Amino acid sequence: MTARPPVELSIIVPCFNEAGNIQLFYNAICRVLTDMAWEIIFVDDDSPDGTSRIVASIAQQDARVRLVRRVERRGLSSAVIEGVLASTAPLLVVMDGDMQHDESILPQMIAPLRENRQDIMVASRHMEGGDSAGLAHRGRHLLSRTGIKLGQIFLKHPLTDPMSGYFAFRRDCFNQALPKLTGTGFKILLEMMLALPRSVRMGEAPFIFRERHAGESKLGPIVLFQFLGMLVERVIGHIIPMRFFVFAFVGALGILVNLAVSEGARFAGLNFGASQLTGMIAAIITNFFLNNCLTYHDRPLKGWLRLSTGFAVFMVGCSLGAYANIGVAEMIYHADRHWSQASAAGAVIGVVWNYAVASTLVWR
Ligand SMILES: Nc1nc2c(ncn2[C@@H]2O[C@H](COP(=O)(O)OP(=O)(O)OP(=O)(O)O)[C@@H](O)[C@H]2O)c(=O)[nH]1
Ligand SMILES: [Mg+2]
Repeated sequence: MTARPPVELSIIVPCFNEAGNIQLFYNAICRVLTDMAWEIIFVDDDSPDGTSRIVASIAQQDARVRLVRRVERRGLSSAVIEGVLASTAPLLVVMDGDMQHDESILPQMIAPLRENRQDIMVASRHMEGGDSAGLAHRGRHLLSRTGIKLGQIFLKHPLTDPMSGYFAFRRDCFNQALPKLTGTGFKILLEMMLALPRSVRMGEAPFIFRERHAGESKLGPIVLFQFLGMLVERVIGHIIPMRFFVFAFVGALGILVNLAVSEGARFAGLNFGASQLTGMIAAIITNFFLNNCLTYHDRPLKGWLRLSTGFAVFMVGCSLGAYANIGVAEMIYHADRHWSQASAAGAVIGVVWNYAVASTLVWR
């Protein structure tokens, strides 16, 4: 039996709806990396456009191409982590699958790692020689600049482009950061840097961020929200999980929806009881869907059956939570405390209960 030479470099490519870019990406890597044993691991979240099918057909002809297909999952950072964990190569690169990352600088990124001069190399759009012209529109430039400023406040390392999605690293460096990675959000480089000690050896290489070849960007305002969440998690996540804060935030929005809808219903002529009920149902529905796309964005319920079962459990759970809320508040009120203290204690018990139900029974 002839063994293949061991893979020295794994290129991890998170993909969602990149069917029109996969072949081009593969051709580009074949052209540039001619002097080392490499593999590409595409991590696809079961894209509806058939990305996995295209990767699989190339993989059937070239064993250097591999596919990790995740079903019922979303998330760029977690896709990267799982791609890295699926490989054993000592050197790794993370690149987008939409052709925005210039593959011609790969040799320049890998050489310092190969020669053990650096632990991590970041491709930067914001240093001499780099450019971020390919960002889709002005809003994206603003999002990127805000993220960079915020990231730099938290970083111990002088990075010009901590929001870059194009970087190379040694596996031992990743292993060091791994226990602290949450896998949430879009910015895995920043998360890794925050988890690594100041002593990590880090270099940068400039590149020109091209325009996306085919398909659409997946970045939206939700990404900034997730990014802020990741930073907060880093600061206080070891005490209370970030997910809990998002859940409580969604709950607070629910109270506003409840008030607005019940007022509207009263105005429309419903009696007090009926308008309260309408407001409450509107709030539960809004909370359920906001939790599905924000709090549990990494494991959303999909399909009518799962959505309706999840909703039923959520509704029963929240009703019990409301019951616990009122019960605790009454108990404390009768123990001679001010009504505001009693009602705050009841609300805390209610939200903790609802969070426990949501995390264990609905979005498991
Ligand atoms: N597996 C996986 N990949 C994702 C997900 N979201 C985005 N990606 C991939 O991550 C890479 C970067 O996503 P883009 O939407 O291009 O984001 P961007 O390049 O930072 O922003 P644009 O300049 O707006 O394109 C692409 O290869 C996407 O296909 C996801 O939820 N799961
Ligand atoms: Mg892109």
